[in-house]
Amino acid sequence: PLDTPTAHFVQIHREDLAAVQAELTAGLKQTPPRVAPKFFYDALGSRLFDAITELAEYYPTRTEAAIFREHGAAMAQQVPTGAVLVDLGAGSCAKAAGLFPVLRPGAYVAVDISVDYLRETMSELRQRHRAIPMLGLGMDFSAELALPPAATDWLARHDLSTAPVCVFYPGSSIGNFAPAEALTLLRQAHAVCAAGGPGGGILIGVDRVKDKAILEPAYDDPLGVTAAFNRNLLLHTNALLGTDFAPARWQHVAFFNEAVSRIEMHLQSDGAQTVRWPGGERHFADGERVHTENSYKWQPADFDALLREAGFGPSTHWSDTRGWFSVFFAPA
Ligand code: AVI
Repeated sequence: PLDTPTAHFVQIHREDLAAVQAELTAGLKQTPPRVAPKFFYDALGSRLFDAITELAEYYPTRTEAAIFREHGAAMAQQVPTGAVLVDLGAGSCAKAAGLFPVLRPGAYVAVDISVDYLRETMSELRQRHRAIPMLGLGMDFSAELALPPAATDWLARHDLSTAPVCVFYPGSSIGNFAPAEALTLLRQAHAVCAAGGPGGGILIGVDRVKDKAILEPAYDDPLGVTAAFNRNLLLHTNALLGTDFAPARWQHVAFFNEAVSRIEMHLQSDGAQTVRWPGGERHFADGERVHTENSYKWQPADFDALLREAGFGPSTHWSDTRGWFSVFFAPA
């Protein structure tokens, strides 16, 4: 932890640049090459993602918001008042904040890899909700999710060591993990809930399998916001690794791979080109693709089975009338 024990913001690992560079280099040298989707989220990338959620074609955010509006009271019956709400990938913190009036949490712990963005959004949120103790955790939970000692100390100082813990993971971000990795993350989320008092659980948003005529435009919008979001990963990589990617020479490609039930996003080389960085280079053939993201779409019964396998009890889920998206609550 970099901050003092009384601070409301803890950065768990100062970005270990050498490790990040090693990860990026390994991915770029792979065949096919890949860059992990966590590299979308620098300050600009987080804002571009917020812009995506405003697009008419990107239905998940507004569909999930409608489910929260319609069924928030029913959800609140499952999540005890005074729980510690642990928000994974909190970003703008807007979804959790919208639920404060119905869930009435005893504390709010926001976790995000985009440290500067989280720091900004939380300082605003604190002004608006002075009665709720809040802690920001700048960490990459996709590598490992566990509350660090600084967070458990903070909970103890607020007399919340035995409060139920509700992990909040909205937006179908779980879809960005392959099923086996999703299971690992959910097992870790279960351990976080189980460490709190009785009554905790997970409240998680999941995008569902549907017609690709709906799915594909959501990831390839006519304004090109998703294309900019995808290409920004190259600028972020340039900043981290010193690569000389020219974003204009990479085409955004997104499609639904029905066999494995996922949207795939790639960046496709426009012409043959060599990308160089200090200590390395990679040649890309014309049309060669860098795989940047998968976004898995789930059937509710399969997702319930995944939650059970991760250690949670039987889930309840709420959906929109079209059955496009579901919010699950599963007790720890
Ligand atoms: C954050 N995540 C759930 C988004 C998704 O839908 O998979 C990221 C995204 N990628 C392209 N558009 C949005």
